[in-house]
Order: sequence, then C-alpha cells, then structure tokens
Amino acid sequence: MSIHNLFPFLEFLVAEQVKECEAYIPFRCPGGEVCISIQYLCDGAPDCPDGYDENAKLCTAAKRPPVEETASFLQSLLASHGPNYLEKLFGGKARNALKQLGGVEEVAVALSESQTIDDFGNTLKLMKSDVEHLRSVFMAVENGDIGMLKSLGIKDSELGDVKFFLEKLVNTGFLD
Ligand SMILES: [Ca+2]
Repeated sequence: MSIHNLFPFLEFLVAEQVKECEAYIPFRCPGGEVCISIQYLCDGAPDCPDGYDENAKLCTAAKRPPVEETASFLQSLLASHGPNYLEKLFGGKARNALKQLGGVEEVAVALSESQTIDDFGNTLKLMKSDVEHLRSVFMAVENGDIGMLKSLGIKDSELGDVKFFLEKLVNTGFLD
C-alpha cells in the first residue's frame, strides 16, 4: 500500500507544492519538477528528464491542425452527409458517427498524434483493407485527382476544406 492510500491528504499537499512554470519557460515536463522553453520542444535534443519534450506523438501533433479543428471538420462532414458518411473514408467501423472507433474526438486525436497512416490504423484497430482504402484516397488527393473526392460524394463547396485538410496531413508525413 502506498503512502497516498494511507494519507490521502498528502496528495493534496504535494499538488500544492507544484509551482507555476515561469512565463519564459512555460512547458512543464511530466513529473512537474522541470519547466522548459517552448523552443526546446521537438528540437531533436531531450530537455525533460524523461525526454518527453521529444515524444513522437507530441511532436507529430505539434505539426498537425489542432484536435478541435479536426474534430469540427469531421463533425461538419457528418452533419452534411449523415452519421454513416465517414465509412467512406475509414471503413465499416466508422458507421454511426465513428462510434466503434471511440467517437469523433478519439479519431481527431488519432489523426493528430499518429505519425503515419499505419500508426493511425493500429491506434484505431482498423482493418488492413480499410487502411489501404484510406491510403488510396490520400494518394489521389496528393496527385491532384479531385475525381476521387467527388466519387466519395464530397460536395463542391466542401472540396477546398477537404483538400486542405488531407494535404496538411500528407505534408506532415502521414503517407511516409
Ligand atoms: Ca528538446
């Protein structure tokens, strides 16, 4: 049994002692002891005691659109095409507003943190064939084949946003 089980109030006392990071070193390393400057995040050299400032998920997410932005983008596709629409991108598990995949928020986080499309497939436990289909959509967009998006029912008014979003992922290594 840990000391925290015996003395639950200690948890509170410990929390009290964690001071705010100074403004010039605003990023707090896990554990709370060390604060570092933002410029040392994802610069290739570990600065936190456990190297968290170079964590692959953290550094991938830093290059991607914010999770909230991705979530609202997915949400807008669902609103415009119905709850089963994202099946056309992510396969059968995406039916019913991505329920089986954990919901819009989970998928948005996975898109933001997964370095590659294979990591994304593993995180969400997608079927191999679904990952390959998704890859083919990304490849088509990368090659400027807008017909692929139109065949998926993307409306003309949505093409710009969808293209922008997919390209942003591709430019940050999603197909590597
Ligand atoms: Ca660093």
